[in-house]
Amino acid sequence: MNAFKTHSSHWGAFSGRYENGKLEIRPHPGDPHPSPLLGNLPAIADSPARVRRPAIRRGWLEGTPGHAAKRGADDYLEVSWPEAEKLVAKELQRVYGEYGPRAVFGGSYGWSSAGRFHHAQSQIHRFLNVLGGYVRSVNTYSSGAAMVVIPHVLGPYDQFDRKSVTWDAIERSSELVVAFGGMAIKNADVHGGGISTHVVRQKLTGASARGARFILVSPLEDDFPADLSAEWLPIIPGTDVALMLGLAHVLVGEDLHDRPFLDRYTVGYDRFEDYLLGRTDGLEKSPEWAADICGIGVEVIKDLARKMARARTLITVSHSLQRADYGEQPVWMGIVLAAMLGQIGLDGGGYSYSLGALGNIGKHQLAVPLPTLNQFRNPVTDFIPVARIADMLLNPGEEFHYNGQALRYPDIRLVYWAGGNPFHHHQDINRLRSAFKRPETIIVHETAWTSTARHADIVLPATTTLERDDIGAADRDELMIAMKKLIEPVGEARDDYEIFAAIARRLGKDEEFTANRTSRAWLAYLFETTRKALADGGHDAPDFEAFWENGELRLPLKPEDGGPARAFRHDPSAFPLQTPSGKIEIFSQTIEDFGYDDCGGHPRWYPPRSEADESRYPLHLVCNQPHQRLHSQLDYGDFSRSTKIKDREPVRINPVDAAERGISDGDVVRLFNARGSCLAAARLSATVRKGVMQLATGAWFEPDDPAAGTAMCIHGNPNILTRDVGTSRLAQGSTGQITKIEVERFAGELPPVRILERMTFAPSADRSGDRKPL
Ligand SMILES: Nc1nc2c(c(=O)[nH]1)N[C@H]1C(S)=C(S)[C@@H](COP(=O)(O)OP(=O)(O)OC[C@H]3O[C@@H](n4cnc5c(=O)[nH]c(N)nc54)[C@H](O)[C@@H]3O)O[C@H]1N2
Ligand SMILES: Nc1nc2c(c(=O)[nH]1)N[C@H]1C(S)=C(S)[C@@H](COP(=O)(O)OP(=O)(O)OC[C@H]3O[C@@H](n4cnc5c(=O)[nH]c(N)nc54)[C@H](O)[C@@H]3O)O[C@H]1N2
Ligand SMILES: [Mo]
Repeated sequence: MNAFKTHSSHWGAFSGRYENGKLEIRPHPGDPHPSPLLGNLPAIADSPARVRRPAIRRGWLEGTPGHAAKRGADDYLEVSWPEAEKLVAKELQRVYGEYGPRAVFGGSYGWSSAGRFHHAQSQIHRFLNVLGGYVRSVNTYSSGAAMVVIPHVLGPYDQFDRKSVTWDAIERSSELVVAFGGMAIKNADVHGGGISTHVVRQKLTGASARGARFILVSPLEDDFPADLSAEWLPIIPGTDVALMLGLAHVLVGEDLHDRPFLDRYTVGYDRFEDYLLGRTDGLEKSPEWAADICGIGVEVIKDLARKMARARTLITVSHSLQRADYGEQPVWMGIVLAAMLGQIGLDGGGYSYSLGALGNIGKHQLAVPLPTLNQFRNPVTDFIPVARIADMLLNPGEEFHYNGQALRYPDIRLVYWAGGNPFHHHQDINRLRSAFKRPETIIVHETAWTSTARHADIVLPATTTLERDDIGAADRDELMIAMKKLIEPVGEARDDYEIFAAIARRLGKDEEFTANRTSRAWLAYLFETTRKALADGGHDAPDFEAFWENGELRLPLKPEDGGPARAFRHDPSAFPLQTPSGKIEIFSQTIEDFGYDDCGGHPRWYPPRSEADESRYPLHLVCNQPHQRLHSQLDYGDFSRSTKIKDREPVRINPVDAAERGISDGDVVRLFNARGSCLAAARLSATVRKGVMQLATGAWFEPDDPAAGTAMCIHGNPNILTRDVGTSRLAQGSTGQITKIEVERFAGELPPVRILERMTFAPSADRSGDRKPL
């Protein structure tokens, strides 16, 4: 009998045992609410979707003229590892030699897997820096707008607001929590790097039992745990700023705003108030004005504003609100509303961005640093805001604007991706398909034949964490976990580290890349950062072998002190914010001076572009995070598959909208707009506001006709429908959360979904050996 061994994932710590060809998973015994996503893991061991051998796209290998146009619709040939290594090394040498590092895109965005050493992003960036650098990407799909606007208004992202409000404070002191975008419990299943205890449900229940009330502002009723009976305000997607302005208007009109707080801790309130009351544009942002836009009643708005002013109130704004047109505005306006209530820095009151979106936000911070792989320095200064990938590939040399800078897109010849899935995460997949036909070469390391792998020229099989040893640890999580290898590598899969080391060896750079350490030596070496800090702090500090033997290590936490917000409230001159004024910037002269017409010096209402552009498509589609997997990861897993209907991703529709279109529960439907279409299976549900549909992200994109210019996804990936435009010229964040569509019953013959099945390969016998020159 094999013993259970400790391991970890982005969705929880667990232990596993592989026996008689089956992988058994047990959640960590200390986790009060283990995630159902653990149910996706066993399929890793034997899924036909795994990449088993290195594979090369035929057109690229044969150097056929115009071959790049066949990406996504070409054959693959399997090759040996030495052959694949040689091809990659030669191609890197050619591109770096002819064009330099500015022609290599290594942004490689994506969550890959938990584990501090075998972290694909760290590995690829270290590798490309050893070769001379690469064009990088900045910010995230999660938080593209907030990461740029918050530093102007509150100070460094991840400092002020995210370090100030804890679940303990909410449980202890909050009386009213107004959650814009909700706190969907499905989202707190996950935290990047790992999460050993899922506490959000407990904490919310505790606060509720003490008498705290919750307001859920969202088009979906299940964005808050049902048993906590939050009051649901079913808002029209993309209109939260109007609602917030309406609330602010009531506060001013009824003299419920905190003038002394605004005077002492903020700058620019008067400029904002001029806008709010219509002194600058002749339009009062009254509750009547707001109600027309956001679909929430006038009396409801007035009543809520009064309640907010009377209670210890916490305002939370989810990531999702800012992953939309003008996404900077709700983040900023939420801060302004909280400042008007004057409760920032009070226990359980004020403002928190993205609380509940990830399971460790709101927990206490760790008192010791975590092991981190040195990625070296990247000498290339060119970068893109992460969601501008298709723009960059389609428009080399063209100008774009970002956070006060006018920049140019670099001319990319080679794209190298490890640990991410752009054909999952990026908007307007038909446009992305065209963009992916531009580079000369695309190299991807993948664990499975995702649609990104199917658009690459060279696909190298990577192990999953289950096939290697690593250290699991994450921000604000108390447990460091020995992630012990549970299964042998599937097929010929290799760790990303081994892949890069072998290529580096062929390029004479292996010493630099590996520092002559084996993987195991690296783990012990990286562990030392934390061990030393533990010892210095007088904590129990076992050596690596003792930690490994024990399977886990409990790390010390910092005491809760209300964070930077409390300190600022106590003494704003001793603990100023890291903004130009040292205060909360209700008006930002910096942003005003950028002169953008899509993001001015204070928050304001900009009607969503999609409303104007897409009036032909009457329904809002919410494209949110899936409850049954992490993004596209393990879409082939049992739990994810158990939620599919007729092999399609479920899409929720309000029964009234369904009836108007003759759609019944379980019908396969076609969702469409000007950009494309996809099939999905209808689920009728009154938990979705009328006029809104909901299709989670993450079903692997499968085109009906891979060679067609505009493809339909037969599986249910919403990014075939979303728009590929930045939030504004300030942040250029992703706007993938909402789009406009129409839907109809699908009457045609149902094409089978094949993307989760085994890949077929062209016979490789006819090949002549080396690649022909391009
Ligand atoms: N429409 C719309 N689109 C969205 C969003 C939305 O709300 N709406 N949300 C956005 C957000 S917030 C995010 S964060 C992104 C997520 O986008 P991604 O992070 O790109 O999505 P994942 O599915 O996590 O992709 C990770 C990939 O890494 C692979 N992988 C896992 N472990 C390893 C490893 O060890 N080595 C290698 N080489 N590969 C590995 C997995 O197989 C998987 O294909 O999606 C964004 N896209
Ligand atoms: N199970 C699971 N959990 C995850 C992830 C996952 O893939 N699976 N991904 C993780 C990642 S990378 C991230 S960044 C976070 C993302 O965190 P979020 O971006 O906050 O998560 P979403 O589920 O995309 O959106 C949350 C809810 O916002 C609501 N919403 C959408 N548009 C609007 C709007 O205009 N107004 C209002 N008021 N509400 C709106 C939707 O109903 C949606 O369910 O989640 C993390 N957690
Ligand atoms: Mo994210």
